[in-house]
Order: sequence, then C-alpha cells, then structure tokens
Amino acid sequence: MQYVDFKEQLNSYNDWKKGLAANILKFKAWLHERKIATDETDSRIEHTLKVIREDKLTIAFVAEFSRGKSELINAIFFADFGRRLLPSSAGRTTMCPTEIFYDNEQDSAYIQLLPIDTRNTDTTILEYRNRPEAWHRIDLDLDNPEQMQEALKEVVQVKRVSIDEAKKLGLYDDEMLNELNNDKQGGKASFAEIPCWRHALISFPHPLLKQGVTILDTPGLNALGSEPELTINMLPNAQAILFLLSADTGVTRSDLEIWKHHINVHTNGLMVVLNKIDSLWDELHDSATIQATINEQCQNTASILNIDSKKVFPISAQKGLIAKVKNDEELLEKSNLLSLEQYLSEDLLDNKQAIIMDTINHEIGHLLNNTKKMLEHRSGNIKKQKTELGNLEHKNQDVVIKLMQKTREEQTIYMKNVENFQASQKILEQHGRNLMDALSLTAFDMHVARGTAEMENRWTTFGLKSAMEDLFQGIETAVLEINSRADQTRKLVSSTYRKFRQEYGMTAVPPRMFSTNDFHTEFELLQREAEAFRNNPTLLVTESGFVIKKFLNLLVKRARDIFEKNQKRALPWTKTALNPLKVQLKDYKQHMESRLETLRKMTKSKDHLQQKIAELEKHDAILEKHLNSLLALDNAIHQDIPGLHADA
Ligand SMILES: Nc1nc2c(ncn2[C@@H]2O[C@H](COP(=O)(O)OP(=O)(O)OP(=O)(O)O)[C@@H](O)[C@H]2O)c(=O)[nH]1
Ligand SMILES: [Mg+2]
Repeated sequence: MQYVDFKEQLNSYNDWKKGLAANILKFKAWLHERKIATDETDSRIEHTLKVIREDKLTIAFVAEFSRGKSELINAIFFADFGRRLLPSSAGRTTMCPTEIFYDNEQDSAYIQLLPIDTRNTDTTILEYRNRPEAWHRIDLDLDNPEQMQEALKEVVQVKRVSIDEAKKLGLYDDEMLNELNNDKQGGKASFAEIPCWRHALISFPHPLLKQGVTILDTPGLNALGSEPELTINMLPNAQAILFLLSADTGVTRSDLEIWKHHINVHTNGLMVVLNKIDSLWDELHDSATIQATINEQCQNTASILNIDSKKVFPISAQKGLIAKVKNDEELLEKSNLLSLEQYLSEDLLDNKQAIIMDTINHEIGHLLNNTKKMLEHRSGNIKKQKTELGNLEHKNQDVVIKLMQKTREEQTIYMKNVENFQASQKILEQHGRNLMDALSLTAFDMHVARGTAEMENRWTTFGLKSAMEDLFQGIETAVLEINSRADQTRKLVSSTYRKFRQEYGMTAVPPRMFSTNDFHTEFELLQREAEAFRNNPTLLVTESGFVIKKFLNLLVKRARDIFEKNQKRALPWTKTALNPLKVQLKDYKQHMESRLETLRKMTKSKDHLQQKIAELEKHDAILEKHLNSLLALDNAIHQDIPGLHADA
C-alpha cells in the first residue's frame, strides 16, 4: 500500500493557500482597475484573506485516561525525535489540557504553564493568553534532549492540597473521596491530589507545527469534566477530534459517557481510534485469526458507538512509535499507524479546504458571479444596440423617430421599475432592522442580567440549576425568533429578484443568503454543553457564586459570541442584498440614455451611425477581454489542492 506523507500533503495544502491568496489579491486589483471596486467589495476580500491567513489546524486527542493519547501524539508527530517526548505512562498521566504548537512570532521553544489556582478567578484560559506574566515559563534547550524531557515532565506534576482547597477549585467529587479513602484502607483522607497546572502551552519547532498545526492533548475524564472551557471552547474549535479507545478494555461505561456528552456532538473530522491492538497479537494464533479478532472488535465498537465501522481505526500507538524509532517497517505496517495518518491527512485537509472554499463562496463567490453576469449583460446590450443601429442604415428618418418614441416609452417603464425597486428596498430595510433587533446584544445582555439576578436568588442547587435552564431557554426563544425573521427576510429578497426577473427581465442574481443553519447547530451544541454543566456532580459541592461565574464566563459568554458573530454576518447582508439589482438598473439607465443620444444625433446626420457602430464594436471587444480575464481568475481561485488524494 502506498501512503501519502502527511507532511507532504500539508506542504501542498499550504502552497495551495498561498496561491489562493495571491489570486484573490489579483481579483481585487482587477476590480480596482475597472472601477468596479467599492468599500463593500474591499472589505469582503480583506475578510477572506484574513480567514486564509489565520487558518490553523487543530487536532484534538480526547479519551478516558490511559487510552494512549500522549503515546499516539508521540508516534504520529514526534517519532523522529527518537524518544517519548510527551510523558506517557500507566494510570493518569497528562494532568491538564496541553497545546503543542510553534510560536512563529517569538520563534523560540518553551513551555508555559498556567497555575491551577487561577481557576479561582473569573478569567478564562483564553483571556489569560494575553497575560504572559500569569504563566510559569520554562525555556527548552533544543540541543539538550534530557533537559527537554525533564521540562516536559513538569506538565504532569500534581500537588497535595486540603480537601477544602480542592473543593474551592471545583476539583473534587465524592468518587474522588471514595478513591482516596480506599487508598487509605479504612482511614479518612484529609488531603487530595490535584494537578499543579490548569493549562500548558508547548512551543516546539517541529516542521508541521511551524506550518500552523496545533495539537491538543487532553487529560482523562476527570479533568475533562471539570474544565468546561475545554469542551465548550477548545473542542468545538478543533478541526479534527480523535477519540481513543483501548482494545484491552473495550468500550467501558466511562468511555461511552465521554463519547455521548462531549464527542458525538461534533460532526466534522471525527475519528475513532481503537488503540493497543498489540494486546490481541497472540503468538499462538496465525495472523488471519488475529486479524479476524481485530475486525470483530472494530465492528462491535462501531455498533456500540453507532457509527460507520470505516471510521474506526485499529492501531497500536506504542508499536508504531517503536517501529518508527527503530526503523522497523514490518512492525510499522503491523501497527497500522500509517493508514490512520493517511486518513487523517485526507479527511482533515478536505475539511479545511471545504471551510476555506465556503468562506470564499460566501464572501466573494457571488461577487465573481455578479461581475460576470454584469459584464455579460453589458455585452448583450451592446450587441443588441449594434444590431438595431445596423438595421437603421437604409431606413428613413421616420423610423428613427419611431424608435426614439419607443425608447422614451421604455424610459417610463424604467421609472416605474425604479419606484418599485425603492419600495422593495424600504421593506427590506424594515425587515433588516427587525432581524438586527432580534440579534441585539443589548437585549441579550439585559436577558442575562435578569437571569443572573434570578440565579443569585436561588438557595439550593436544584433552584440554581433550574434558573440556569431558564436563562438558556430564554436564549433559545431568541434563537428561534432570529431564525424566523431571517427566513422572512430571505423570502423577501428572493421574491424581489423573482419579480424583477419575471416582470422586467432583469437577470441579476441575489448574493448568497445569510443562513442561520450554522447558528442553530452551534447553539444546539452549546445547549448540550450547558446541560452537561448543570448535571455535573461537582456542582453539588461547589460554592454557588463560583458556579454562577463559570456558567456566565463560559457558556453564556459563548452564546453571546455566537450572537455577535452572526450579527456581524447579517448586517452587511441586509444592507447589500439588493445591490446587484441596483447595479443592473443603473446599467439599464445608461444604456437607454446612450441609445437616445445616438438616435438624436442620427436625426441630424447619418454619418454618426458608422462611427457609433465602430465605437460599440470596440467597447464590446474590451468587455470580452475583461470577461475572459475574469473567467481565468475565477478558475484559478476555484482550483483544487494538487495531489490531495493518493492513488493507492
Ligand atoms: N500495549 C500498548 N500499550 C500502549 C499503547 N499505547 C499506549 N500504551 C500504554 O498505555 C499507557 C497510557 O498511555 P498514555 O499515552 O499515557 O495515555 P493517555 O491517554 O495519554 O493517558 P492520560 O494522559 O492519563 O489521560 C502507557 O503505559 C502507554 O505505554 C499501545 O498501543 N499498546
Ligand atoms: Mg496523556
């Protein structure tokens, strides 16, 4: 089997992005040269370029503890380092979410650790990113592997604190106490062991990381449940999520819990890895029997998780790592690691390309289309005028006068068109305002303020939970209202274009509509997270002020972000949805004026005719040239990534 190297594919992907950005800049220059550019087209183009520039790949590894996440990261990304870079061992190892990336700005290798006590503040991890003084920093000495390995061990440090302290940090539940008491064999535990750090950032100059890949290693369930920012902000922002299971344990109850509550809600780039298949390599069985056992486990896993069995990858991360370090091809093949890497790169890059193309189509696709239509329409008008004038050559003045009359009649119809258009524009403005009112952040904040007061008034956990639920239900009502108003506005835009097409033959196409689909899905996902938050057992033992703060800073804040993002998308749409029609009306007006002018001149002398026809021909040839260069740009912008799929 032939595998396409993940690194090579990523290189083509990055080249593709560079070419795309260059072509979009060419398109911008093209619009400016022809004086078609407006502030609006410029800002759309800038936005698209920003999306391309800031495009990042985040791959998250999520599972119950000890399924081999850190080992798999070592095997896929850091095998050429010749050793286990990330600490991986039996029992709970990774203690906090760990982001591995390369800091191109500082161009240096380091670890930054956010102390666990910061959980007591209401500042989110995201906000802490802009405050380097809050982090503990260790520089990595790239020439000294021992120093690096030692430094990386810091990420897994734990410390002992009193049970009260653990409770205050929301890092404590009854199950933990039972575990601790059992360890003490009958005695009562007076302390708890908690992670030293809340979050770790590792900047490491690996070629992949330098190209903008971020890897997110996560700790097992315990921390997953208690650091909601991970599930609410970090996982939804990842482009791929690898969910790991272990062949030696099968799908356990806690695996299934994580899957249901935090993983299966994401649809993009989701992969299930059945790790540790080497535990099934029984030397007393032949390879066919072993393969059959592995296949059976994959089928079982797929049916329990209710997914396609093609999405389950049986691998051995450990053997894959050893094989890569020792250059053992046979073992590498047996570990099946490369087929996972192959799928990862194809699926991931396909997805990334789709996201970028979606932005392009949304922001400048209709711009390309409309410019094309506009040029075609202008060229059509010129050809029509040319034929008309050609026919006049041997006709007498009466015919010219009749034609002038006809044009004046058309002008009257045109005036009616304009009136109609202005009326439609007014109605759309009203609809736009209604939609923007529903998306208003002031209204959102007022609702939240009322909800917060309500939460603060509740004295029991049950009461608090129901106040949290009410607050989210209120937001849901707003989401439904936004959906319905956006739907009405879309219908109005479509029917306006339809009317102008049917009644006046206008061929302008509407810009891509503002869609609330993503808005709705994103909110539904958040709602599930809010439910998981409410049902988290630590809520019972955590101080209510702390719970309210977390709830507001994470869940409500994210809902507000979703509103804000959509507000920014909806506003320009409501303002410019009829623009293509407006441009066509203006073109039409110019066309009629030029026709009248020619006819007027012809009533005086016929010499003008030939000259005008020649002028029109020249104009049409220029338009044709514009159109061809535009088509070439359009093709270049819509080019696929070369060699994305392997010819295996
Ligand atoms: N036999 C076998 N053991 C593995 C494999 N992958 C990982 N392990 C072992 O499983 C244990 C746990 O691996 P980790 O990589 O620490 O697991 P993790 O999912 O990162 O665990 P936490 O950090 O605690 O959440 C280690 O002892 C690994 O050596 C595998 O493919 N086969
Ligand atoms: Mg780990």
